[in-house]
Amino acid sequence: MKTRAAVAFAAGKPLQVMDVEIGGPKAGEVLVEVKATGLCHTDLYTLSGADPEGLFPAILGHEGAGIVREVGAGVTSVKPGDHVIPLYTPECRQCKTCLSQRSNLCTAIRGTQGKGVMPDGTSRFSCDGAPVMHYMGCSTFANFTILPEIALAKVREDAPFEKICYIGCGVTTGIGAVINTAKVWAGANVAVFGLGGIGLNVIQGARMVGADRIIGVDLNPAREEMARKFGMTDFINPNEVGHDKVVQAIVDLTGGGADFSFECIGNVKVMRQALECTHRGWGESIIIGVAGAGQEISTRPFQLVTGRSWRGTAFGGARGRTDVPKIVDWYMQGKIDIDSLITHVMPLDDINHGFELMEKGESIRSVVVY
Ligand code: NAD
Ligand code: AHE
Ligand code: ZN
Repeated sequence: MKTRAAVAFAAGKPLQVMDVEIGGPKAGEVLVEVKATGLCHTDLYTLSGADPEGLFPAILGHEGAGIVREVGAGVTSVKPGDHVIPLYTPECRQCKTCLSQRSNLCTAIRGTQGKGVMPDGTSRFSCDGAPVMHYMGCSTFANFTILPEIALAKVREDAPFEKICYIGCGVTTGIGAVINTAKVWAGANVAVFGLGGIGLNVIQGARMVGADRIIGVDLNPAREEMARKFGMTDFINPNEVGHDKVVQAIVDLTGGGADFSFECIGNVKVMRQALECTHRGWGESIIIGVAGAGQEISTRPFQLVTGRSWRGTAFGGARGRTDVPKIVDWYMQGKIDIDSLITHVMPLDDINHGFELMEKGESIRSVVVY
């Protein structure tokens, strides 16, 4: 059959919206009709050519929600009609990592995901007879996509697709980084670098767990209002205080340093500031931002000798099939705000405009509705 898709043909070039051939689900696979997808900065990163795993042509997109339309042989956990959220971090519940319960980084299909193919080593998408690659195992910039069964979270049917798609990455990443990875305690002081689609969810998570000071750092002054609405108590614009004064400003505001900091940009210089603004003896800095090929982080080892820790998180440490349905419940119960962060909704034909809005800092999250 055919699917409408936005295809990335080359790094740095706009996506082309077109019809693409899609094959049916093989054993263990599921055909999903994607109803909505968010645009995450990671899609833009891969499109830019900075992603060492970036492949072209490919169908990007990893923040979706949709309906199961067909299942392949052996699929038992979902059936046609089920509402699902695709998972770029699957949960096989059988690999060493899943069984360990120490990490969400399921290894079952990570190798083929990074090569742009399904677990059997082939692509289900093609254009004029030539294969088009999958992306992060999700490819939600297509109206129909194929996913392995272990990469689908089954969610309640009364939740709106155009909102809960954001739980497929940004919401879970930000809130999960606070709850699962950092385990921020009530009364902690928190610094958040980058107040976009991820950072604002870190702020939302920090408020949920009862953080005391929540300091936001962003170059874009327009971010302040939304961040305060989500719980930010203090705003620092490096262009105003001076880029080299940000660390000291946070140390002063917190009486010695933040208990936790989160880098939500993908800038290795900022990652250093995020580490160094944390408290001597126990401060933890969590890297969420994705930095381009060849980039490296640095600091004086003394920063670690004196008790600071540098950590990272993928998908907020969430085990997708277990945790994502619960986060959908939180949204439906009014415990978290997603609506305010979705600033733009558009049809697939306008997807390149969505990325322009992201680059100009005019959107928080754009969502494509099919
Ligand atoms: P975004 O574009 O919505 O937000 C980025 C924010 O950073 C913007 O508000 C921008 O103004 C700000 N910013 C840029 N440079 C800055 C600087 N030097 N100092 C201060 N602020 C600065 O992006 P997003 O969708 O929120 O994604 C943020 C990062 O998180 C990206 O690198 C993305 O790839 C990554 N990400 C990681 C995971 C994960 O699982 N680890 C998941 C999702 C996204
Ligand atoms: N191919 C990229 C990987 C970038 C990366 O770290 N991705 C995050 C998710 S970002 C979602 O917006 C992730 O899940 N990482 C763990 C993993 O296994 O990929 C690169 O830079 O190489
Ligand atoms: Zn993402």
